[in-house]
Amino acid sequence: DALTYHRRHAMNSNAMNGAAALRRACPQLRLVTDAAVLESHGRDWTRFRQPSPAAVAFPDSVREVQELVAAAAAHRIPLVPSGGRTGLSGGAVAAFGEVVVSFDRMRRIVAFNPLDRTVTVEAGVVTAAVQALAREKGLYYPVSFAAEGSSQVGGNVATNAGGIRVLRYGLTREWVAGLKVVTGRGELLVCNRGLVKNASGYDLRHLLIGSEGTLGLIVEATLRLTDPPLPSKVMLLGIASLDALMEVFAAVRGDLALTAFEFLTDRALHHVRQGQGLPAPLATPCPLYVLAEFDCAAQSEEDRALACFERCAEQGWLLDGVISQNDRQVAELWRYREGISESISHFPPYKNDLSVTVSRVPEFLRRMDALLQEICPEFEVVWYGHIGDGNLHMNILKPPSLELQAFEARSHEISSRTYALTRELGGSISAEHGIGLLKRPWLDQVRSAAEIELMRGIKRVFDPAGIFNPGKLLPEM
Ligand code: 2HG
Ligand code: ZN
Repeated sequence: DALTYHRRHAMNSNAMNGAAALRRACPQLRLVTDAAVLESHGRDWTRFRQPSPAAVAFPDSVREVQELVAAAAAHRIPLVPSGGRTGLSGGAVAAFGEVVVSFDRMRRIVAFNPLDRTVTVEAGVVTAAVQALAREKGLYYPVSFAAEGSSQVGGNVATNAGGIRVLRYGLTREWVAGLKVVTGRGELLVCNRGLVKNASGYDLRHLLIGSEGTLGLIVEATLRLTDPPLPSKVMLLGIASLDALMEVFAAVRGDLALTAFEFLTDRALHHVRQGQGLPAPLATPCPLYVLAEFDCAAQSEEDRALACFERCAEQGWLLDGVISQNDRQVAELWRYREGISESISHFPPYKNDLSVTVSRVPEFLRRMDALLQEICPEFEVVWYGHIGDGNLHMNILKPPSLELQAFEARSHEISSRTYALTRELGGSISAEHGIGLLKRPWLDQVRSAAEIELMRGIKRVFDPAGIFNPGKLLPEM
């Protein structure tokens, strides 16, 4: 509408002057305006908005971030914090002339403490580098997901990244022992200092985790590490029906020490096989598949898994299955799950990242299926996800003949109905990808007016000039 347009326009020209002001205020700061960098760093993995940042800043130190934020606050320059840009909700998209703050040059490992079992890293360190460092030290960083080779620690913290082993290890939140954050006044906030126990009032660290870049810029994180995992095996199971899926989950969880329990539909399998050139994993085609990973250090544990498998097959829940025989097969089987997102990215899909309590998954999926049949029977819908956490990724594929804009308009209509159902079942419209730009109009579906008002109040305290990721997460007033 006109008001939004004017506001954006005002912000735009402000940002243009702002980039020049930033250059004057922070002469040492690397500030890039090359078209290719604006394009690459102005977006994440979403494809529904064109990037158009005014500039991309590459600070090299905490001090530079502080100076940059202080100047941005003084000149009201909107900033979009940017990590590995693998986000799926548009949280790192700069579509309105903002200045992107990239942490690509802040990749130092600051400290490793074997006794505390913590590693302190700058925000731009890539997730896989933390995992590798932990392994080198005989320890383990358990947050793991397909984008771990590009995603950065700052972004993981800002979105409270989840992934495939949340079932065993929890979300990023569980692993953050300390944070350094630059607030909207350019002050450096040091949260929790790596402590295990700290009962000294509000734990601001937890407000920053999952704040999607709207409260402050995360510049450093102290992450907890843990014991290396036991040897594991992976089973890929062909499941007869939705009800059988939950029966199998209950049986497997009772008998085995699960680290992951993921599901995919036959459509998801079709796409990942095509995209990755993979053979059929099982002889029998099945409507649903499960990938279950479990601790398996001894033959007795494998025997228990096979016995559980037999029992589920006798009940008619399982139609077929395979179990990994070595680490190479573990990696191969994981490709059927981890490769799905990439294999459908070119459509592009309209993503929904939903959650309900595990016990409500069958009802939710059944009702969603009926809803989609009613409102968009012509669209292909691909379901997969972390079903052991009640987290379902619903990807609606754009038909090649439909324009992106028309597809987005349809997707909005689908989202509204989907979120109403999610709300009815007490679920969430974002389980792990965040609200960002794309889900922002629907936040009020799952958070009350009182909650949103409190969030706005918190935002004002942290970011009085309103410069951090404007237009994300919180709905327009
Ligand atoms: C996954 O679990 C990621 O693979 C991406 O969260 C999900 O692409 C998606 O919808
Ligand atoms: Zn996921």
